[in-house]
This record gives sequence, C-alpha cells and structure tokens, in this order.
Amino acid sequence: MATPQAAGIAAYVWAVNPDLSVSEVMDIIRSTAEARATNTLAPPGKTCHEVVPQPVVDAYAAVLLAGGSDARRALLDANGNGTFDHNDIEKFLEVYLDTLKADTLDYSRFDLNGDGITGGRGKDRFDLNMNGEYSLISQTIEGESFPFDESSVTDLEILCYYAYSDLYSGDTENRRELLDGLCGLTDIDGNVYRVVIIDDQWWMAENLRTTRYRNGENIRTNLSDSEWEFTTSGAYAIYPHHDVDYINSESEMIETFGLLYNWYSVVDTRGLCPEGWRVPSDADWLLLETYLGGGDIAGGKMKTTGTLEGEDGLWHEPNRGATNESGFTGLPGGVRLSVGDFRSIGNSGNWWSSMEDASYSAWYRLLSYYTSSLPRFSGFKRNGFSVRCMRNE
Ligand SMILES: [Ca+2]
Ligand SMILES: [Ca+2]
Ligand SMILES: [Ca+2]
Repeated sequence: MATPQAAGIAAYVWAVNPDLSVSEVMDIIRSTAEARATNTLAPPGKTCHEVVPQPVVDAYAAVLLAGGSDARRALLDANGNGTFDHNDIEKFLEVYLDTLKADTLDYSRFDLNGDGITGGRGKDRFDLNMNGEYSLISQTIEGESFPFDESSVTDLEILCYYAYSDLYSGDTENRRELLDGLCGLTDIDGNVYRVVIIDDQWWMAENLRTTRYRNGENIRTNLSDSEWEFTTSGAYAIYPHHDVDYINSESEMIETFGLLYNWYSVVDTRGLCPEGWRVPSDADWLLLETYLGGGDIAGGKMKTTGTLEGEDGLWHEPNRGATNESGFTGLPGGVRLSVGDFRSIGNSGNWWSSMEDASYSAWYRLLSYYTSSLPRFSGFKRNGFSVRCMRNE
C-alpha cells in the first residue's frame, strides 16, 4: 500500500497527466525516488550514523516527468504567453544575473532545478531529456556539443539546455546575443567554449584557440625556432601532434589543448580574448587560488581526472590530487619554450596572467602531474603557454 505521501504525489501526477496508467504513474514515482538520509534524529538505540537512508520521492521531478514537454514549456514560459522564446530568456537572465550570489531559499518560478534557490550556483538533479534517468548527456549550443550532467545542474544550465532544444520557438540571433558568454563563449573565429562559474569568476572551461585578435586581424604563427625566440610581438604555436601518439591530427590537438600563445599576444591591444572578456590578472588567479582552498590544493581541484597510463585521462601518472571539483577542467597542454622547443604535454599546463614581471618576463600559473598545487612563476614572455579568458565584471 502506498504511503500517504506517495499517494498524494500520485494524485498530483494524475492531475498533470490523466492519461497515465497506474503502472506508468508507479514507474514515474519509482524513477524519481532516491535514497536520502534525511533523518537526523536517530531512533532509540542508534546513532545518527546508523540511520539507513530512506527512499524519498522527488515530487517536483515526478510532476515534471508526468507533464513531459508541456510541463517543461510551461516552466520555461516566464512571461506566460504559451511559448518559450527569447523574451522568456531575457526575463530569466534579468533574474539570474541579479541573484547569482544570493543563495537564499525562495522557491520562485525561476527556480528551474527545484533546489529552492533562484539562479545562484546551487546544483540539483534534473531530467533534461525526459527519459526518467539522470545521466551525462549533451546538447548542441551554437554548433558545439556541450556536456550536461543531469545529476547536478544549475538553473542557468537548464535554461541553456532548453534554449537550444526543440522547445525553443524564438529568434536564433536574439538567443545567441542573449546567451553568448553565459551558456558558451564565442570567439572571433567562431569557436565556442564552455564556461564555468567559480565563486564570482566566470572562466572559459577550455583553452583559447583563436587565430585572430578580437579586431579580426591575424595573430602571427608558423614561426621557426629562431623567429619564435627573437620575436617581441604576439604569436601563437601549435604543439606538433606527431610528438604525441594519442593525438591523431592537428585539428584534434587544437580542439583538445588549444593553442600556445606568447605573452606579447596576451597584452596586444587588438585584444586576445572575446569582447567583454580578458586574460586574468595575477590578482584574478590569486582569488581563484584562495577560493579553492589555497595554493597547495587548488591545482588538484582544477585538473581533469584520470591518467594516460590508465587510459582514462590526458595527464601522466600520478596526476596527484586531481578531482576537477571546480570545473576548471585544466589539461596538460605543454609549452613552446622560449627557444622554440615543444615540451611537457601530458605533464603540465601553463596559463598566462596579464601581469608583467620584468621587461623580459611575466607571471603565469602551472598545473603539474606530480602535485596538487597551483604555483605561480615568472617566465620568459617568449614562452608559448595556454590561455584562459575570464569575463569582465
Ligand atoms: Ca513566453
Ligand atoms: Ca535553483
Ligand atoms: Ca535524462
């Protein structure tokens, strides 16, 4: 016999979709139930640690699942006119961009993931593709495939997912303008990057791979070792894929690790990052490091997991401390040394800051396979390093 709570949810699910059979309603309720240790009061004779997690039905998920596309569309139709278009996106963004920091309970109609917080960085599970499961799926955003982990999504991620689904019936150019830099970030070449919010900072979650400055002019490339060594103007290089047996082509190399830029391109006034974004300053990196628990452990939270030896990652063993808890998704793209040689792919990732040290050197950050730290070094401006852009406030 159903518990009163489950019976109540069943009644509600039927109200949303009267066509469902008894077994379909049961399936929905079962698929939205999970074991949660909600009881913090121990029964007599037991400590809290011995409390067995009880199945708890996620009523919000059950109702959404019963309602299918109609329920999703109603949820996304912020202005209540029956369709989900760019006007609704605009309305969501007005709320989200104002409330991004406010992690207070409110249960507003803009709380898409049902975690009780509007906007913000709160994550909860949400069955985006409506198949009754919570798994890793993808959505194509501006021509690029983006991963979505249904077991842990923010309100903004849900908006991004559906804005590029067939539930969206608005203008595509308006959509791109509203969501660029939020769902993904487009550079002057048309590459689209994943974006991650870490504390208050918005970061690209992939390495930059633009071949042009923001104003459309080409960044120099194909420099010989000696040209690379003696140039004092912006240039980029591509790590040779022939040196790396697990990368099969130049385009795969660029897609995976991005390009390696010297520091002169970082500060070129024509702009290396897309409009509204910048190469992080030394102070920006320090904020990130502090937020992630300090320099000794921050690096681990920024590195992708797995190893080349284990065939489940791109770092060499031991890839110490790697959890990618931050979502930064740091990869070991190696360097083009100031003398022109390419080194360290699989061993280290190096990212420029915009801060100069001496006339010939500037500050950068390093992630390494053998440590979980995030050290700060000064290096020759002629080095070719990876670049991440971050959003201007
Ligand atoms: Ca609408
Ligand atoms: Ca929420
Ligand atoms: Ca799903």
